[in-house]
Amino acid sequence: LCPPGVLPLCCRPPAWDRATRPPPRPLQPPGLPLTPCRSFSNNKIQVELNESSGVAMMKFKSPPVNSLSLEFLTEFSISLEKLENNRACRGVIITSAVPKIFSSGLDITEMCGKSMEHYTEFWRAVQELWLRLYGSSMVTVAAVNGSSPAGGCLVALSCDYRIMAENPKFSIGLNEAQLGIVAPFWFKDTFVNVVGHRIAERSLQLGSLHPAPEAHKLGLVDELVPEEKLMEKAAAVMAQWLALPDHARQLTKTMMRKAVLDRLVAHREEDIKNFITFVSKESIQKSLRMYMEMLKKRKS
Ligand code: CO8
Repeated sequence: LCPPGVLPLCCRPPAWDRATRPPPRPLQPPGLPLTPCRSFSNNKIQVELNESSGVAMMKFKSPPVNSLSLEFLTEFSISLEKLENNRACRGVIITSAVPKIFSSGLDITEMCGKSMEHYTEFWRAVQELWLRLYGSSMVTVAAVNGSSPAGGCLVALSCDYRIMAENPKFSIGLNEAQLGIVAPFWFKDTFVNVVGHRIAERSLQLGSLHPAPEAHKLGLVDELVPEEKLMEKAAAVMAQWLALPDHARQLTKTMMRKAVLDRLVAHREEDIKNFITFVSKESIQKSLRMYMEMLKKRKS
């Protein structure tokens, strides 16, 4: 059984097996009045769907750092499900409304000093979000307009295409090792599928956070653009991807991602148990507390 607020994966067809969508519609012709956007918002995320172009804009708006708390993860999954179930939506651009930060990754306070029940619920929500995003039949483009460590990087890696603001102060990577924790196998699989085994192996062991230009060189992000051009570029990339028939693209995506998705589905409960065992260790709790203190000290 899934906890309240978390979408039960077993009760619906997996997103990557969904029926094909209607054929692509042309983008809004110039000169015509813009079709009004359908928008829905929750505490953490704002979504606007342009039904004419079939493109949704999803903005994280959970200051100060868009950390992926249980509430955030649940709202993220629900927003994706709403879009996935809306036949007018064919693609989603994911970005942040918080200046300089895409997402600071999993909310560390959710992993510190909490009950087993809480860890179970939290980790199931992390898994659920990844299964939905990585398995989405929509075109997903990450417009990375700020720093994006760990879980924030996973969100970007799970999209079909990543465009990052050309700012060397913004970094991205799976830095779990720096916190004294280990990235789960499906974080690793997603990373390997983007950058290849060797780069992933070195970057994961060192817990590297790569400044934007280095991330581009490694293939962690597909393109760098000046910050002010980011959304324009994301829209252009989306239009390029949507120019193809949905069914061929979706089946190809399934072919490329299914094995990795199936691996977590098959080992979901075991993965939750591993997380709880790992995060409950006093040594891990100590590492996480020290890391949070370090963040606070760095600030003062
Ligand atoms: N979780 C909770 N709180 C956070 C997080 C976070 N991930 N990141 C930052 N905060 C808090 C800070 O403590 C600070 O709190 P306060 O205002 O109370 O002092 C506040 O957010 C603002 O942070 P900063 O002052 O540091 O903001 P900056 O704009 O200077 O920097 C950064 C933003 C770059 C995002 C910086 O905060 C940072 O580096 N954060 C840590 C990011 C990180 O390492 N995340 C990893 C999380 S772990 C994860 O995602 C995967 C775990 C996999 C689990 C493995 C199994 C055990």
